[in-house]
Amino acid sequence: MTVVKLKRYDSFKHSIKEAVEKFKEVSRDEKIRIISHLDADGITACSILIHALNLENRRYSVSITQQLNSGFLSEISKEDYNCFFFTDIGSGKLEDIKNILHDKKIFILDHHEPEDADIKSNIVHVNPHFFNIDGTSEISGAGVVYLFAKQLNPKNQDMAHIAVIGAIGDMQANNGFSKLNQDIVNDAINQKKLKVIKGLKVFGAQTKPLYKLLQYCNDPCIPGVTGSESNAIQFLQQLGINPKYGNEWKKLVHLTDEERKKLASGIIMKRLNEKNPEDIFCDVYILCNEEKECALRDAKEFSTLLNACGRLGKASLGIGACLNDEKIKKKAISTMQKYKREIVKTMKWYEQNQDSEDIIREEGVIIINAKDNIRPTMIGTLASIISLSNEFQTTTFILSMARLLNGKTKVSLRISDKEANINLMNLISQIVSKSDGEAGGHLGAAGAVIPTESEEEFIDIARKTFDETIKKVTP
Ligand SMILES: [Mn+2]
Repeated sequence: MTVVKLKRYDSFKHSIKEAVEKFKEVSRDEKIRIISHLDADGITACSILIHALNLENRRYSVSITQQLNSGFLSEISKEDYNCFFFTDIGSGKLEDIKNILHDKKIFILDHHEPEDADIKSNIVHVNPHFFNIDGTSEISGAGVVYLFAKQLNPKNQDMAHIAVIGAIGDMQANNGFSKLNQDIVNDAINQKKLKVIKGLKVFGAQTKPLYKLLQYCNDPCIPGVTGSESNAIQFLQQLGINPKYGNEWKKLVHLTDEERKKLASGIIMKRLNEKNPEDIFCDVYILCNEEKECALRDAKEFSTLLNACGRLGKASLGIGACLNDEKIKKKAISTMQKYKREIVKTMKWYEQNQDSEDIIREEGVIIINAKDNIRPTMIGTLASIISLSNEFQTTTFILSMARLLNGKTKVSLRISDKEANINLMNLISQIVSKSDGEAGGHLGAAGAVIPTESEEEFIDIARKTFDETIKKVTP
């Protein structure tokens, strides 16, 4: 068993070695075009590549995109570049890349499920799936780029912590990491950039007031505390923990060891009726060189910040933060605060328009067509937030739409029941194939871009498709 395992990791690493050799053949005069995915993993992936190219004294330019479609590929094919890098994106669009960029030198460093395609020798494609390594849990796009960069020059190990942030952004940390990611964590620890501590499974230890963090804590849920501000404050007082710290609200990082223990046992006591009352701890990844109480110190908060930058069209700030530019880091933090306000605005629009014709609510489906009322970059977040609320009795699809500027409409699809075993990516592809547009995404979160003029047709077909799907899964 172990022998087989070792073999596939070795083969994967060998494919990286080969890719690096191929890259070394690219002339130094060649300016390189980088295209990366617009999420925390994509932003960290391209930052690691940029760092590596800087070390090599190579010239490059970067684009960050939500989706690869034929239009985008045609556009970049006309630019004056011969060498393209696709990071955390590309594996799902092999056929298009092959056809549209047929006369270019292509490097794809990705971990998404590869499209079945006969690729030609001008494409160097590194992907863990080819070696039976699970790209959804074992390594992220940033991880693949990191291994490439490390092979190119061991100095790039000083970016290991950035690859860890990418993996966390793609939710690959589940009570620790599996093999390949864990190796990268070890590199980051050896570089003195990262330390791993046991901590409460909550979000915002460095930055949020403690009572707020308890109030919004839903994994783990704290019965009688989660959801209520006053209960959260009272809970702390009952434990003998002053919720305030001078004039300010106390944060989790302010607690003494003694208080930390009190809080942990207090939470467990509240959870005695839950399945695993003590399941409240997890590994917390601390970026040791970042200031205490800063949004960049906890790797999870850092990855959230990168997602925020991406969604607000400020991916370059995220890249600057990954490359450790102090000025840009500050800008990125204020961008995230703006993002939080954007979420509040989006949710407010959703609450206030429940009865409007823009929101269709039926058994098993919510369809939101926000048109120009919310940012197209926010509709995925909107659908995700709705899908996570506990309001659903039966499996429900959440489809959200908003208009882009170019006569297109962006669509996001989520599902309320993650266990329902329905492949959203397949589902949306099915809908798009009957109307118009391009689909993309994953098993549990998918999206599409469709012509705005065919919104109605799309919604009609979507309703029918959801209906049929639900009938199939519920006997
Ligand atoms: Mn990714």
